[in-house]
Formats: sequence, C-alpha cells, structure tokens
Amino acid sequence: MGNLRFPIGQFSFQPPSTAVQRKQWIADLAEAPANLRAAVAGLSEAQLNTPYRDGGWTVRQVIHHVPDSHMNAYIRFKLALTENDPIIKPYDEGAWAELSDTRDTPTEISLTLLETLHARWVRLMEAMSDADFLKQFRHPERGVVTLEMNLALYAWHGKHHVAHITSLRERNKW
Ligand code: NI
Repeated sequence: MGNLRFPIGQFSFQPPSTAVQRKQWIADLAEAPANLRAAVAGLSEAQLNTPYRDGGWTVRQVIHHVPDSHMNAYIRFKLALTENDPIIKPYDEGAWAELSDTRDTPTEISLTLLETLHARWVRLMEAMSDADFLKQFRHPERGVVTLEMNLALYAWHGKHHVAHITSLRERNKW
C-alpha cells in the first residue's frame, strides 16, 4: 500500500535552484488547474463527498483547499517582491476547510478560480529575474522562506493534492 497521505512523497528542496528547475516548476503550476479539473471530471456528488483517505478531507474539501492555499501563496509572492523581508500571515487551513463556503460552493467555482489565479501567478513568475527568486518573506513559524523555495513548494503542493484524488479513484476503480 502506498502512502495515502503523501502519494508523491513529502516536499523537499535543496537550494540553490537552477533556472531549468524553476522553469519546470512554473510549468507545473501552469498545468495544475487543468490537472485538478481532469482529476475530478465525472465524479458524482457522493464521490465528491468521500474522504480521500480515512480521516482525511473529502474530495470536495481538497478541491476548495487548493485555491485557498494558492491564493495565500500568490499574495506571499507579491509581498516579498514589493517589501523588504515582510512577515506574512499564516492561516489555519483545517479551519478554512470547515467553513460553509467549502461545503456549499460548487466545485466548478474553485476550479475556475484556480485557473484564473494561476494565469496571474504564472505571468508574474515568468517575468521574475533570478535575483527576484532569492527575495524572501518571514513565516512566523517556519522562518525565512525564499521565493525559489516557495515556487518549489507549490509546484509540489498542486501535484500532491491531484494525486490524493487520482489515487482514490484508482483504489475505488472510479
Ligand atoms: Ni495542501
């Protein structure tokens, strides 16, 4: 049995990144909305309400979580690009996933939100210089985070959650 919680393994990053790696991670983020859309295509309401693993989020919560998370990531990019060492605001992703919008919003709205968000984010990153990727913010718990590391993290994060859904579908033969 594979690791249900970390189907593609845990995130790891060794600085410094190369321009080739960053180009690939940006491409990963450019493809993430279509990959998430494909991963959930054709699922019924009952299937969307199924946890991807015992004790885990439902598929619906995963779909709404990805833009919640990536909106925060996008804002952290913009803060680091426009301020010197900004302190960013963490958020309680588990509590966000329990808010009523996660239960009551059609998944299509979050799939579209992710597409439009990534269209902005990818344009921003494609225009960044090598030096811009060394700009950083301060996370109150995780310390200093460079934008190259944050790029690598969210490239992983999109694939991580897509794999939660595709592995659930494989196991259940959906
Ligand atoms: Ni996540």
